[in-house]
Amino acid sequence: MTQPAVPLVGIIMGSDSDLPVMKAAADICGRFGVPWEMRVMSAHRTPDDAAEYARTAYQRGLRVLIAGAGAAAHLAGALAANSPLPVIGVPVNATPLNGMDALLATVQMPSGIPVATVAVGGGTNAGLLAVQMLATGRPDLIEKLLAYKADLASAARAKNANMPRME
Ligand code: RP5
Repeated sequence: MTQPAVPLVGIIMGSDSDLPVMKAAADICGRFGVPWEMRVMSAHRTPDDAAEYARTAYQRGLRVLIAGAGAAAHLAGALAANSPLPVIGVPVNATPLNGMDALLATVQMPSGIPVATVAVGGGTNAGLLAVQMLATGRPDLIEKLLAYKADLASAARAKNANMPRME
């Protein structure tokens, strides 16, 4: 029987309401064959769980953490405070402030505790950034990333076919 792969990327979110954004990060990891795990953990509602997860993530084999949260989004920072792993922050639009609250809370980290913050709702880029971090020591992932970029370029060039032309 084959063993399930040890997750390399931990995808954490403050609430299950963040899932539509964070699922995009998991989809990207899966596309590149990078094993991931997903958890709901909150810097405010379950702070001890979040701190414990961050403290033990490296020993469990995880190599990158992605944290998504909305409102006063302190989850990514709380994980970064407790882990030597790189943490990617995803601000989620969850309040009448349209994600600006989560963006500022996630990106404005004090010196010494970095969080690599992507755009509001940027689950896809968070997944890609995690894969790119892992790829620094993985030539197989570099090859897949080059192919991904080539596909992006082809799709962008193909849009020219639908541009209006002067009669
Ligand atoms: C944050 O509050 C969560 O990350 C979520 O974006 C937001 C709302 O959470 P719920 O009230 O939907 O559980 O902590």
